[in-house]
Amino acid sequence: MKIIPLTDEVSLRRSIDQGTEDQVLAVKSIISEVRNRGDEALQQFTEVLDEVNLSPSQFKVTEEEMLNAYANTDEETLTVIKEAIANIRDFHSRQVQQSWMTTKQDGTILGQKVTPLDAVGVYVPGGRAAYPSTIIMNVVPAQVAGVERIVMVSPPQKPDGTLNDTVLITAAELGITEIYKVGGAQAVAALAYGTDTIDPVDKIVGPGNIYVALAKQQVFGTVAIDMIAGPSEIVILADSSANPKYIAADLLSQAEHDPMASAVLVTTDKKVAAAVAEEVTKQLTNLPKEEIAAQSINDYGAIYLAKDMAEAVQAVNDLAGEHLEILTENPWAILPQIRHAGAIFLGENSSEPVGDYFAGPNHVLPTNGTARFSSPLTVEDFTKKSSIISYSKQAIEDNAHKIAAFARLEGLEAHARAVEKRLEDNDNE
Ligand code: HSO
Ligand code: ZN
Repeated sequence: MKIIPLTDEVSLRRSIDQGTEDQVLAVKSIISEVRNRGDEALQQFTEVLDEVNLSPSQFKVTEEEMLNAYANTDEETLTVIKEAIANIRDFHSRQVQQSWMTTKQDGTILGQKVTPLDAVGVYVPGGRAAYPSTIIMNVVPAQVAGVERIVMVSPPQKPDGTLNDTVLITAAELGITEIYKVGGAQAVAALAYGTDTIDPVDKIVGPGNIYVALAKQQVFGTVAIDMIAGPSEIVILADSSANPKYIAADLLSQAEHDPMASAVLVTTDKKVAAAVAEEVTKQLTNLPKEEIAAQSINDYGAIYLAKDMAEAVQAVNDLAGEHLEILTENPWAILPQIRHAGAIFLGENSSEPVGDYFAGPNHVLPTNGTARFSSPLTVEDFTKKSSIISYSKQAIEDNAHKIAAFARLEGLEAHARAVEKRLEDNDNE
């Protein structure tokens, strides 16, 4: 791993591929085909792109397929999934926001009413990226918010058109029964516009490949979408007290996600820097995903050497990483200085996978520096608010002239007269 002394010239940002013009156009045409021809287009794209032949009546996962998935799953796996769901549900239940009202002296009532979205679609990628943990992270906050209809879509596997067993049992454990074997941009289009077999939703969440990401971008406005997730990132902040073996292991835990994942150490200690570089090389050998992890470490990994903790913290904030581990003598003393990070892990027992799977907080986090202005996925992302306004007689009498004056300032006479009408009625009493 490269060891790079921090100077003003060191650039900590990187730019991520947003899709080519051809990909944007391909997605545009898939969406308009699905919009115009519905199920027929879905079937066609599934045949051409997923190489699976399914008629629209076969899109929906059946009870029999569910039972099969359970038959193929051992008790231990089920127990772990159940416990993870319980932890994640417990954490998210603390995020619930209440509607509120306030009454003023003159009898005016103002407030904010929180309502769950009616219907949400969760995209679950196919192949190796079909992570059960990600299904839990997307579904639980929607359920805690009170979303009534939660639909899952996922590309069917070749050749028989089934879905992965763990995907199915995770969905079942969460109580999701409306699951469709469609994927890619076509699935996103179906969720946004609806077809005969798939009713439209109000929001689409979940990760996917570049086509899925572009499709989500293109249907945004018709429906809401979550953030577009980039490759996973970890930033570790360490001083001389940190254990290089732990640091190397945690860097590799993110590097194995993707050749484009970024694993970065920022340290004030030369010895730690050298020891981590050595450990990473050592621990890389015989990792099943050695090739992916090695490429990520080579292309996007770095060890930045800071002259003191203040410079190190500055670099950490500039990186605005998806995950930040603070492995210092007293991590809680550093925490107040951290301004930008998706999830912050304190102390040497809080290895990042603890948060990926089990602790409770969401693992859908802002990537690519967007932690500067955005947050982890939360219950709030599955609700919306309506403002409540109820003016009393006294309030309208006291304020109608001011409101009318404001309206005339904008040249909107009907607005002015609407409030003044209330005064006329009062005169007649
Ligand atoms: N670290 C990934 C989430 C994940 N890890 C899923 C394992 N499975 C992005 O936060
Ligand atoms: Zn992970």
